[in-house]
Amino acid sequence: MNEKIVLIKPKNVFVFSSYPPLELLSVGTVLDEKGYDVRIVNAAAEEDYADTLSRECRDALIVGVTCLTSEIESAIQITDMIKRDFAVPVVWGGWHSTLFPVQTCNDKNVDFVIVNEGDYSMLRLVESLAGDGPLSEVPGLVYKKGEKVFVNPTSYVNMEQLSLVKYDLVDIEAYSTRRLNDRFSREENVWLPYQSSRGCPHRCTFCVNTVTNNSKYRTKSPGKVVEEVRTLIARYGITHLRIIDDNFFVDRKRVMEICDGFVNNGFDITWDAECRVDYFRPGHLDDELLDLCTRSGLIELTLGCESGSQAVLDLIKKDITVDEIRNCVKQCHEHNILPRCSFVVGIPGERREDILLTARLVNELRKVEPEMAYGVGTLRPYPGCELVDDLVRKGLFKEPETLREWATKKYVRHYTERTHIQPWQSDPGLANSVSFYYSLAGGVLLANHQIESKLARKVNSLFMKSSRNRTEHLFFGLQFDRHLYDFFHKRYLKRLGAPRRKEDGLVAQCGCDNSCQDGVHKTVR
Ligand code: B12
Ligand code: SF4
Repeated sequence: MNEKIVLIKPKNVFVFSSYPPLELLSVGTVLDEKGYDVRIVNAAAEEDYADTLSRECRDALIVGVTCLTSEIESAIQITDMIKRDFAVPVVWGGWHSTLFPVQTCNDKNVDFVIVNEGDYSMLRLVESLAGDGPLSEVPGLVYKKGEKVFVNPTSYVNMEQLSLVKYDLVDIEAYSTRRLNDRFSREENVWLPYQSSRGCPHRCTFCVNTVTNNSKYRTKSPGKVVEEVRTLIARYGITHLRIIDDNFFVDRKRVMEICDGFVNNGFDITWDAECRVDYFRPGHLDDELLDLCTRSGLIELTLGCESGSQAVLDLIKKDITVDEIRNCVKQCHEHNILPRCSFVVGIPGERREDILLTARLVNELRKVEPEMAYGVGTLRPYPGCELVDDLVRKGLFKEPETLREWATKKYVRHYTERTHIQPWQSDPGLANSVSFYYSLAGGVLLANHQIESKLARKVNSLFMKSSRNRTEHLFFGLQFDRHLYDFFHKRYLKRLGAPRRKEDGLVAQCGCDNSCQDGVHKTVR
């Protein structure tokens, strides 16, 4: 058949992406299996992506664009370019268009939107356009007929039926050998992101999962996970597995069986995942399971701690306690698991004292685990979530009315600037300083192991040390070092384009793509 389908990952505002585009690889795998010629263009990793796009889109059957809210400017530019030069249908998918399907589809250059999971829906759309079945039967499809926009109901993919992602639909080695800002990448490692489950049953008011039909937890069986990981080791030579699940540890029995499988099959890998701090309790992530996890290779956990203030934790319905955060970091320390703790300040309703409680908690935790990685971000308002809808109701945040308004400077800044002053912050100056100095001290902005040049490593260490001192004493006056650091940091970020340019003195870019302050996920952004 060999009909060509082009899938595009837009550029990130700051730097090039260090992750392979897993969302496009997932959609592409199903199409590839059906015999389509799938081309993935990652504008976030290719400097000359415009030429590649022109070449690939010329004779494409359909073009798919993925889009996070932070990628919107580039996604629109790319879509406009394609529509200007070629008469090809364009479909948008991914988190942003899932949050705003009708608004996105109303754009003059977007023909279709696929809401939620696109693995099979994209295939069904392509088949429908070829005359096989009506558009109204494509799950999650949003389409226009004249002035009207129609939204089809979505359905969940059966994860057990999904094939292992074909990572080599892109030049996977260019990604898998890059170093991220993580413990595992302090040594030479070959890593891949891997998804074993989707969705999360919790109710945090800042999390997009609570609004995108993603609260239902869906999994691959332990047997399937173990077999897929065996293939990743054999086919791609991975030494580290990055589990990117929304919530890997929901089901204790499932985690046990997966870890047992890794141990019994003698897999020689390390792995990391995200975890809730309240799972560290008897009968869930207890000593028995933690032992098994570490025997099977667990070395690092990303933890959404969010705040040192119980009042704020309650406000955002995180359903955890400050003591649970303390217990979790202690347990990680005892089991030799590196905690990557993610905090946030600048939450509506948070008081100055709450910000200071967060700062003090970080100071306390890093005494328990001196190697702990941590970042403090300021809240980024992702509309659709309860917390942000409340800001909208109070007139403190205005949602854009069109897709294109999202790409205006005002909104782009909301989602890309490290420390953004917002009208709902009780003490913007303190929130801003805490966010900056803690993220620098916590090593999530730029870690030494990412820097090749000895001199630059020394300079980075000095900045980290001085931030550590500042944060220890909660002293945020005379911020001259901040300007110097910004200059130093930018100098590196500018050079992060091409993969592994050793002559630039940096082995790879940070895992958080630098557009986040916390550098870790499932935190308030
Ligand atoms: C790994 C990850 C990262 C990686 C790389 C992400 C990437 N590929 O760009 C890193 C660490 C770099 C990262 C960074 C950021 N991330 Co992130 N990340 C994730 C995470 C944990 C997994 C993404 C993934 O690979 N999923 C697996 C794939 C298979 O699922 P999927 O992406 O949902 O794709 C499916 C559907 O959405 C759909 N689909 C997607 N694209 C398309 C395209 C077409 C054409 C079609 C038809 C369908 C379709 O089909 C796919 C298969 O079913 C998600 C949370 C999550 N569990 O998804 C957050 C998540 C995507 N990140 C998020 C955010 C906010 C960020 C940052 C902005 C953080 C920050 N504050 O700086 C940055 C921005 C990065 C950027 N590129 O601009 C949010 C996005 C919210 C939003 N409204 O956009 C998420 C959802 C986390 C959350 N719950 O808040 N991230
Ligand atoms: S923040 Fe984490 S625990 Fe809360 S709903 Fe989102 S994924 Fe689940």
